Amino acid sequence: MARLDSATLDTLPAAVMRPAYDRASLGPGILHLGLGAFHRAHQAVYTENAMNHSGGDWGIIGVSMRSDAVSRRLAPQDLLYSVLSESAEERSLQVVGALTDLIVAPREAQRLSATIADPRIRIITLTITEKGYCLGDDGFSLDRTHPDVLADLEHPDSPRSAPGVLARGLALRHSLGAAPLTILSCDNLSENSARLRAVLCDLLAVHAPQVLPWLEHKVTFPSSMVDRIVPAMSAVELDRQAHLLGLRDEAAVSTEPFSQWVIEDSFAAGRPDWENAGVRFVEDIRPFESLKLRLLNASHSVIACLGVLENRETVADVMADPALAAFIRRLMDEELIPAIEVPGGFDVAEYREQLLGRFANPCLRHRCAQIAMDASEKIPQRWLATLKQVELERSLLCRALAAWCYLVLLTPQALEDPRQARLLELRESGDSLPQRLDSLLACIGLPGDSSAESARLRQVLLQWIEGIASRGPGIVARA
Ligand code: CS2
Repeated sequence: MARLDSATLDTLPAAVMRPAYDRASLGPGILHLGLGAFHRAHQAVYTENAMNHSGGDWGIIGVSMRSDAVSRRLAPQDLLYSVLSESAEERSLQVVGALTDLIVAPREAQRLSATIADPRIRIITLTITEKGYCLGDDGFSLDRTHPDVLADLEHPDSPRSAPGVLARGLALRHSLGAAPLTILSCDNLSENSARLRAVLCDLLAVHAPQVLPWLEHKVTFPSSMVDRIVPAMSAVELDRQAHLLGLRDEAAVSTEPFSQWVIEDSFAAGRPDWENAGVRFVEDIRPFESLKLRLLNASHSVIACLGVLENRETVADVMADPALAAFIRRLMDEELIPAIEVPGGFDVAEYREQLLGRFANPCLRHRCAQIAMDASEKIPQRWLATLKQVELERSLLCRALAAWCYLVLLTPQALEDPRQARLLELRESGDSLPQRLDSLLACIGLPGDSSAESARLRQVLLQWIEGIASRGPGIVARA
């Protein structure tokens, strides 16, 4: 089968949307760090649709932060790829042409800095996942114990962390004319760009303090809330998408029809016509973020834990089990929703129904193990604020936390995590279960203190962990 590229674009079935602007003359406007499936199915699609509607030089230079795997797939396709949006009710296919160049960070450090400094780049977006921000315990400063940060503090000219890469490029941009810039985080963190700004200031204060006044006045950091479920692709899905396209597409992504992007409207040097592509601009992002993180992502992480615990492969498999689906609905109704400040006029019941439907989408093969990944970074953002407001003894969220602790401490499951070495150490340690639980809770920002609350949480968690160990995983959602 022929491969998707500029020459074969015309052979696609008529129903497949494709670039409506002149790709050959498209100039770059956005640099994106983190070229994973989520970016390709979300921000790149919004930019593509904005250019389809209104034109503009907003080509995206995509940066792979670690490996060249994605660029090896895209390069032979003239950087074209397809996005399949699908549910039981609808399906659409679109070829995206917004990528204009690729950079592989570890081997093209100079070119990456030069591109950050290029005044044609007016926006830098990021999807580097929670752990990429190298945040310290307070969530708004640099983790100075992080190995990549330590390396960057010592060798700022060969940065390893994303903040280090940005700091180096920003120092160069400042020295070459200090063109205004917008830096826009698209990761699942509350006040995501504000956090990024804080770590950048910490790094720049060490090596390039002269940059800080420019950063203060000419660089904006609008925070944003992103939402679209984009599972990792498997070989089977690539084959299926090739069949639908009539062409091989090794960089294909598949996702759901739903998509949302809410951004604080503070751009230093213009932006694509994203309104016309469905982006909502707001003054204050916080209500949207907490709704999404503490309802969608919180229940997603619970589903992932239940799925791993009960051996269900995908989110849809979990939702197809009536007892597990009922548990998720109760969790939303009794604990997650009451703990959120819902924006005025927002129909939260409708949102909940929509979410339950999205999770049940049988077309998405979203593996529980994928969502369970990096839990020590995700749990603090998704669960902890709610956990402070529930009645622990009756709480379903507390059971889910116990399930995660059980998986980490008492099973041979290796859950991928930036703190994996520490988690494995806790599993292997000869300390008592209460001691190991204490250390594990400290890893997710719940260090023990002398309060009655802290003691109660530990007691309830221990009861559930011991219950799962003696009576089996079923007790979490079926008791
Ligand atoms: C998921 C998210 O993997 C995860 O942690 O919860 O990627 C989720 O699919 C998106 O945030 C949906 O917008």
